[in-house]
Amino acid sequence: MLLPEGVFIDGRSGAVPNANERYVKPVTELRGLYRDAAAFDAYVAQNPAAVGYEVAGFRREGADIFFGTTTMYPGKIGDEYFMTRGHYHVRRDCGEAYYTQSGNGVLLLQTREGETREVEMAPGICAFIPPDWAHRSVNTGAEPLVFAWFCQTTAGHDYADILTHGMRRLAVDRDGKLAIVPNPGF
Ligand code: M6P
Ligand code: ZN
Repeated sequence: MLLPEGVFIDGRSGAVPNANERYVKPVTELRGLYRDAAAFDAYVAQNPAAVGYEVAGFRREGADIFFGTTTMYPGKIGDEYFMTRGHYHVRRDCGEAYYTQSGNGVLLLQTREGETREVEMAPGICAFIPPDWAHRSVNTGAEPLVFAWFCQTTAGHDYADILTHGMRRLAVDRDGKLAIVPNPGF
């Protein structure tokens, strides 16, 4: 039988001591995500061990929902801030929620039909991600961006579309300020 429990989430570091799923995403595995391939190569040559983000998940066998944190480190490649890969859910009827606990960023969203939206990520803001909206988070600040996420266990990640085409809009640094611009490569 599934039993209720309280799960501690450290909103500063994103640590979830009782997490039973974890992974670290090194920047070297994010080749192709960034527009400026030369800047990417130069970055990884200089920072071969750099980590883009880490994910910790708390999942109980047989449960309908699971949750965890993503801790995104600050950084830039070319004029693009560090970001997640971005994905749709395999199950098109499953949304998600992202509750930002520390740091600053922006959540880029889009539909298959071409709608785009951005939601600010700042401490206290819980982003509602409706079903079938692709989502990518971007750390636009100088500190780690930590957010807790809540999702159905069966939602699944579908990376293919975003991996192949990228997202319609990019979060870039323009003279030290965040700008959301159309992706020229889309
Ligand atoms: C969020 C959640 C995770 C996701 C992670 C990294 O924490 O949506 O399910 O895996 O971000 O994003 P991505 O998988 O797109 O790289
Ligand atoms: Zn998701």
